[in-house]
This record gives sequence, C-alpha cells and structure tokens, in this order.
Amino acid sequence: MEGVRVITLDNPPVNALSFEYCAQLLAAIEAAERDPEIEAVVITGANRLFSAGADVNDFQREPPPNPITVRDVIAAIEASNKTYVAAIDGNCLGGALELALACDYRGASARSKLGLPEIKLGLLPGAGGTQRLPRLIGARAALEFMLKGSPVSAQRAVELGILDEITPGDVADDGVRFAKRVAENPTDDAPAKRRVSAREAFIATDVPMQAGPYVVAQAHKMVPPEEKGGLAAHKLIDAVQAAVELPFAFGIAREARLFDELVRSEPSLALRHIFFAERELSKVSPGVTLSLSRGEEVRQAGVVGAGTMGSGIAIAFAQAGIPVVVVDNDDAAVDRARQTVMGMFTYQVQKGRLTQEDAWKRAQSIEFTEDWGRLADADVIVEAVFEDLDVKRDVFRKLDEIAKPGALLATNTSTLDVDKIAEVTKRPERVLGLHFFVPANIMPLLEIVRGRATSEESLATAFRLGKALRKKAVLSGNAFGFIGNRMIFDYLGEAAALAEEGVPAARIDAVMRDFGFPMGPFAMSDLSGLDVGAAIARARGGAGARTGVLEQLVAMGRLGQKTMAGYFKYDKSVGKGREPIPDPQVDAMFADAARQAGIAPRDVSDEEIRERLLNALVDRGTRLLEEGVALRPGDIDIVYVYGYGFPPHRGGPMWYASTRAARSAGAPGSPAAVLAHA
Ligand code: 3H9
Repeated sequence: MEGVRVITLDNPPVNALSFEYCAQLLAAIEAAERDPEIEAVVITGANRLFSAGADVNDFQREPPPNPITVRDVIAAIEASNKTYVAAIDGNCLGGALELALACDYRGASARSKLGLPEIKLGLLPGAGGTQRLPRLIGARAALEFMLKGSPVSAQRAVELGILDEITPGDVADDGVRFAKRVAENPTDDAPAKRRVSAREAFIATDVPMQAGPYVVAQAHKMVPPEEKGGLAAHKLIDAVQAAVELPFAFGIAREARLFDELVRSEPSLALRHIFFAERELSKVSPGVTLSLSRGEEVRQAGVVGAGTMGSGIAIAFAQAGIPVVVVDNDDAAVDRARQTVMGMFTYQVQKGRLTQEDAWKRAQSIEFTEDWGRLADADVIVEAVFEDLDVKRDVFRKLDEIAKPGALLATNTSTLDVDKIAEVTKRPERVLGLHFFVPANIMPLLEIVRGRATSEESLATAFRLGKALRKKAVLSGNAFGFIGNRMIFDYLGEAAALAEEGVPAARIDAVMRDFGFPMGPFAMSDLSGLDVGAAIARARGGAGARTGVLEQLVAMGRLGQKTMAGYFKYDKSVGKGREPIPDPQVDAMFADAARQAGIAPRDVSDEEIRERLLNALVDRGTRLLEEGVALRPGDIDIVYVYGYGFPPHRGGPMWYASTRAARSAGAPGSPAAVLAHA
C-alpha cells in the first residue's frame, strides 16, 4: 500500500536478530526513513514466527568490530517520526518483543506467543524491555512477566496491555491498513506516534508510586539468592527499579550495563550451554540431524500396566492430546489408576490450568480395559509392568501378536536389557526403551534407549513422540541403568562411602542442597524407595560394604518415605511427612559397617564432600561417553538437570567439570560477547 513500507524479518529458521541480520534490518529502516513517500513502517515476520529474539550464538563469540545489535535497530525506530507497527504472527520472544515494544502499535494473530525469556538464559531483557514494560503495564506486572520468563498467549498479552489488539485477518495486511489510517488520520486516541519511552513508569494502576521501594524489596525476597541461581533475577529487579526511579535514557544505560555483566556471568554461560545442549538432542550422531519428519506421528497410544508409572504415562499422553488405551488385568490397580487420573485432572481444574470441559475430554481419552485386543490400533505401546525380565518378555510376545505392523513397542524398564526384550519379537527394529521418570506426567526427562536392532525410523518416531509429550528426549545406549541411573548408582555409592568415613548423612545431604540440588543423596534414596535401590544394587551384582547399610535398613522394613523411615525418619507433623529428620541410629549403622570394613573415621571438609560426589557423576559420565552409551557431554547434562535436580545454573555435571579448571584459576568460562554500547 502506498506510503507504508513492510519490513519482514526473514532469517531462517527463527528470524534470530544476529549482528549480521540487525545490520540488514537497520539498513532497511534507514532506507524507509530516507524515503519521503513513506509515512509508516510495518514490521512482521516470515517462517511462521515474528522472531526468537537476539541470536544467542552471538553471546558465545567475540563480537565483530562495531557490531550492529537489536539495540541499534530500536534506537533508529525510537528516533523516527514515522509510525511503526509491529504485526506479529507466531513466536515473538526476547529482543524481538523489545523491538515490538519500541513500535507505536502492536497487533498479533490469536496463535501468537509473546515473552521475554531471557531469565531462562541467566540474562535480563537487554534491549529496553526492562525500561519500556514498566512504562506500559506497570512495574509489578512487568516484574512478574519477566521473572517468570514464560511466553503468554496473545489473548493474555492483550489483557496485560502488552498488545493493542488481536488481528483477525492476515496480520501484515491488517497492520498496513491500520498504519496507513493512523499515519494519515491521527486522532487523540490513535496518534501517529506513541512512544512507550515517553510515558511515566508506574507500579500498578491501583498502587501509588511511593510503594515502589516496597515492591522492589518484596521482589528481591521472592527470588533465590544470587549464588543459588538468582543472579539474573536480582539484576533484573535492579533494572526495573531504575525504570521506576530514573529518566528513560539513564534507565536504558543501566539495563545495558547489567545485561553485559550477566552475559559474562557463570550462571548464564551454564544456562546457555543447557539451551544449546537441548537443541542438539535430536541429532543422533553429532553433525547428523535425524529428520524428525521421518518419524511417524503417534495418533493412538497404548500402555500395559496401570501402576504408578503406567498411569503417569497415560496422563502424559492424554495431556498431549493423544488418546491412550491402558491394559491391566488387576481390577484394584485399574481402580487406583482411575482415581489417580481423575484426581490429577480435578487438581488442574482447581488450579485454573484446565477448563472443566478440557479436563473431562482428557480424562475421557484414557481408556482402561482388560482387553489386550484394544491395543491393535496403537501406533506406540509402552510396557510399564513389574521390573522382571521374564514378565516383560511375556508381555512383548503378546504385544508382537496384537500390535499392528509398524507399531513401536517400547519398554519402560529402568535397568533391564532392551535387546533381551526385543529378541522375543519378530520386529526387534521396532523395539526400544522409553524410560520415563516418576511422576511421568510431570518429569520433563525421557531417555530413549536404542537397542542393537532399533531402526532409525523407530528412533525418529520416538523423538517425534518425545516432542509431542513436551519431554527432553535424550538418546541412550542399551547399558545397565542407561545414563541417569547408571551415574546415580556411583553417586549414591560415594555418599555411602562418605557416611562410612564418619560424615553424618544429614551433613552430606546439606552440602549437596547448598550446592543447589533440591535434596541430598540420602533423601533422594528415601524418596525413590530403599527396596527399589537395594533390588537394583542386587541386579547389578554390587552387594558389598557400600550397600550393607542399605540392605540392613530394608531388612528392618525402613523402605524410605513410604514407610516413614529410611536413611532418615519422617513424621506426619513435620513438613507433611516429607521432611527428613536425622537419625543417629543410621549414622551408628554406618560406623559399624566402617569398623567391620576397617575404615577409620576422618575429618572431611564440605568441599571434599561436594567434589567427591560430583566427581562420582563426572567419572561415570566420562566412561559412558567413552563407551558410546551417551553421545555428548551436553546430553548427560540435560539428563541431570531435567531428571535429577542438578542446579541448571551450574550447567550439569559435565559442564561443571569442564569449567572447573577455569573457575579455580579465576578466569572466565568462555569468550562472551560484550555488546557494543552500554
Ligand atoms: C535476547 O533476545 C536478548 C535481548 O534481550 C537483548 C539483546 C541485546 N538464537 O528450539 P528449536 C535455533 S536473548 C539463536 O529447535 P522450536 C535453535 O538453536 C534470546 N538460535 O525450534 C535451533 O537451531 P538448530 C531470547 C536460536 O520450533 C533452531 O533455532 N530468546 C534461537 O521447537 C530451531 O529451534 C529466546 O530465548 C535464538 N534466540 O522452538 C528464545 N532460538 O536447528 C529461544 C532458536 O541449528 N528459542 N534458535 O538446532 C526458543 O524458545 C525456541 O527456539 C522457539 C522455536 C520457541 C523460538
């Protein structure tokens, strides 16, 4: 349309605003600025999204001389007297939303998602987001939005006041019509220029400015301490405080300084490592992308076994919109599973996460039956029965008869040999492990276990399924305990060794909590069940000094949290029965075991406790890499961050080890770009 220039962000795959791309963008904006015929500019995106924001790769490398960043693009828009409209369709994240905030108007299609996820990378929005958002929606709402970092729907963005409207038609066409109208016929309600930067920041419509210091202080209290993963959050709050207290230009300068500090910080380096490691996962061998489109879509699923694991897996399918048939011949188990499913969906309705109608639909998409024939239409069947090779092999013989050709047959074993299960079928190429973690509907990790005969197509289908279930799917070789549990055995073994050297279990746990784990090794064992741990240790043939106390506790009926006693004691009146209470009797049992084994008690520092436990993970992880069980160090880090509570801001065990040398020398972890202008 005459007088309106459309600039389309087009930098596949995600229109990232790299230094190079920002230079092109700036040139396009300058060209529009020079053209006297142009009254308005509409910025929109190609490739089914607006943009994923700044190019995170730019933060990993030394910047070119005088790099052009999204800040320069925004400064050009800010200086312009023409009307700028952001026409958003799809994801609009990070620096891209900051770009949209610098425009005079923002419209989006209903499917769009808007967010400032920088905090998840250990950063803060560094292109004006922390200064413009408090002026647009108030500091309190802005803090909540940026500290969470999760994208919101277009509808929610309108409610918050981030978006002006949801456009019903083609966003770019609507944007152009709208831009022309306001540029040519501005009104008081819809002026041609409407800079967010010119507004006064406020706290919230119903909160006076004097409450600013209180809101800021509360925000600092609500986030973790700086050294426990809260560094970026505290800096972000500082930046918002600047928005409330300082003129815009000073606030922008402060934000840029804080951002540049964070780019170089250890937690951000670690979180960016996790970001990239996550995106490597589906590359089955480094450098080769397994085309997920080669995998088949799972439209119908089956689960064998209605226990805790089976029902969790069924809920995970239902949540992903995949109908699932759960087969179990035990009426009592089915009754319990039905209750679990209903309880879960009712809870989600109570929390406002699901409507009554959606909850009902999801619950209805799980069918419990005794009839194995109902599995005949399933594209994938996950076996989740008792952890016993013979029982599982029987299940697979049966499944091989019933399942349609091409169906994926998956075992949820955590320790058994997938090949020994596959060999009883006539389709070992379609058999693999899908190792979910309890509770399967919540835990984000999924280990995909490749058997000797598993085909690439089967793996592709499994990865596609992992994505549909919104899991972090990590490929593992078929080795005892796969990646996560194999490493945890060594970690728990080392914890027992430390206890035998005279360190109380409670102190060992406290050191690891202090490092950032949500719980220490002994509380973790109590949670998963000492009987389970002992059975696995036996299956591994690892009986001996270090499992002695474990076996004794099991023999005493102290199976962990479920029996209100394990390595620790539990009391219903203390932390709802989940708070570990130290038990001197257990420390005495370790002392006895040590005496018998001739181990003398010694003084052990907190640092030694921490490093020995982490080394146990790292040493095993290194061996798993050498053996090809794990493909990349980053895969192991993902397993630990998403499956075992390893603090994400420390990047996972392998990242932690690889940066340890640099850390102790006081050197930065890796070259980080310092953005051009503060
Ligand atoms: C920022 O904006 C800072 C500013 O405040 C201040 C600046 C001064 N950069 O996830 P996918 C790649 S910080 C570089 O598989 P999906 C990704 O690596 C940024 N690359 O797709 C992958 O590459 P490959 C704040 C990126 O459809 C490919 O794109 N923004 C970026 O499942 C496909 O990605 C964010 O944190 C990026 N920003 O999900 C958003 N984003 O094919 C991060 C993606 O070589 N991104 N790539 O493996 C996302 O959340 C998701 O990627 C998105 C698409 C939802 C966009």
